[in-house]
Amino acid sequence: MAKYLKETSRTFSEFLLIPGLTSFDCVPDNVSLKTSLVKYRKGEKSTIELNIPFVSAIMQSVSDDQMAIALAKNGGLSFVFGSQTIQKQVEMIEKVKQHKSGFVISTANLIAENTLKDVIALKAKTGHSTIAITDNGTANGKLVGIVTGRDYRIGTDLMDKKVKEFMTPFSKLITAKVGITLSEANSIIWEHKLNSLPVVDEDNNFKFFVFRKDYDNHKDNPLELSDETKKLIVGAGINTRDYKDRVPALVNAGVDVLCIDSSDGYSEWQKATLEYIKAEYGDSVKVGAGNVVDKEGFLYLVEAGADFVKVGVGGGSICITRETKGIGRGQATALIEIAEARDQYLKETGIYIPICSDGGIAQDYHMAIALAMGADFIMMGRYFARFDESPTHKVLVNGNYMKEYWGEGSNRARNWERYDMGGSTGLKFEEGVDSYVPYAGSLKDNLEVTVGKIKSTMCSCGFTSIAKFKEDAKLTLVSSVSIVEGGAHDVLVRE
Ligand code: RVP
Repeated sequence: MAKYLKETSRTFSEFLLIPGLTSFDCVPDNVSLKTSLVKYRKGEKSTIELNIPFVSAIMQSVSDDQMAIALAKNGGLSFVFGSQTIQKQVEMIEKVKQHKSGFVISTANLIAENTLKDVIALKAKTGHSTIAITDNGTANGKLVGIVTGRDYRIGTDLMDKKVKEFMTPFSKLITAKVGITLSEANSIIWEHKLNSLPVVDEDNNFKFFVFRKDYDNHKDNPLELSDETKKLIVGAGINTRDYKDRVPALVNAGVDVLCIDSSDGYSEWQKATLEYIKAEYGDSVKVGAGNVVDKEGFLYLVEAGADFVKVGVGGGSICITRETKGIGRGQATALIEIAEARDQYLKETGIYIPICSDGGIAQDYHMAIALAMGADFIMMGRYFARFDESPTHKVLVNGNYMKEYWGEGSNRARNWERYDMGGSTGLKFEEGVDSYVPYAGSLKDNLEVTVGKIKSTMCSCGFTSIAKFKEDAKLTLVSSVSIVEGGAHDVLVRE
């Protein structure tokens, strides 16, 4: 006979935190959101720690190099999506690792033979008004000039006017050579009243722009997540099919951590992938696995060598796995069971395995609940998809700005490897939808508010660290009636 679990599957919205004693020193400024990313022995420290407990989802519509740079600058980490060719994923990882704060690899480049029409189109597409003009139209060709919004007049200049007729040519540009420090570059910018400073190598091949505004931003990123050589930390998603080619390529590119991306991680495919990586690289390559929703799945992946385990099946905002396949578990219930198994494993072995709650965060307070329930960090797709830095288009839908957001199990992503059960290649049916999410502005501005809310919740509960929060938080189940009581009720809310 089939086994029936006694417990009902529950979600975050069905729980609330009970406030604890808030001491005088329990103020948001004293709260640290530092957390472990990969396994460690009791008494030691995780070799990678996040400064905020957030990672962005392994999805085409969420985590590319731009998102990875923005999130690492703010203390979190992106897992660059794996549903692309190995070469393209490697290029993204390289861009993050080569990113020097304040030194920007240009994504808006043209050749001198292009026209004003091309400039306008590129500006609309990339949002950048400073365009590098190189001999081959790429970000590393020989620099021949730059174009900014001050070089042309819309309505007066003809659209077929050649770039070479109105760009500032190389001979008139103030440039710097590779090797210059950010503060030296900034001094030149100030001295010459520039908005941007192109940096070139010995042969005048274009390398970077330094923008006046970026220097100021850099000073505002005290939580930046970087390695010992000051390069930003970045992760990458892998699959259980081409790992023997993909993993070495990513490792060569300097990736800091990998994660096997699958909707159902309790499989021999994941075990084989983990064993391959550990046999090839030992402990020098860190790799997470998942997703699982119970103790058995968790222990299976841990025994196979996972450095962290991702929890959650079917809870993602764009995910219809539960509807199509009838598998999954309420995110809160899954997390509670696996957190308990993780703590038990620590007691028995002295090894701490961080767990990641993946999917289903609909409100900022859900993040605090997930942390209180034992998550070491949280993976989010919808949350990050809304920001300027996500890779998708911003579109106007019924008068509101939205960003595109699609699941890896949708026809649009065609990520069949994530849903692979062996057998033939190709997506057999959809497990995800193609959708829009409300555009929300910049990652930095939004994260500031979210982090502020979580710190404030932790203070209300009497905690200044995630470790203590998940050890001693007090939670309660709520009835559907008390959920109604939690919102504005019995009043007519004014617009
Ligand atoms: P959310 O943050 O609720 O948008 O969920 C994101 C998570 O949803 C991802 O990290 C992943 O685990 C899952 N996902 C991604 N694509 C799909 C799908 O197409 N079903 N699900």
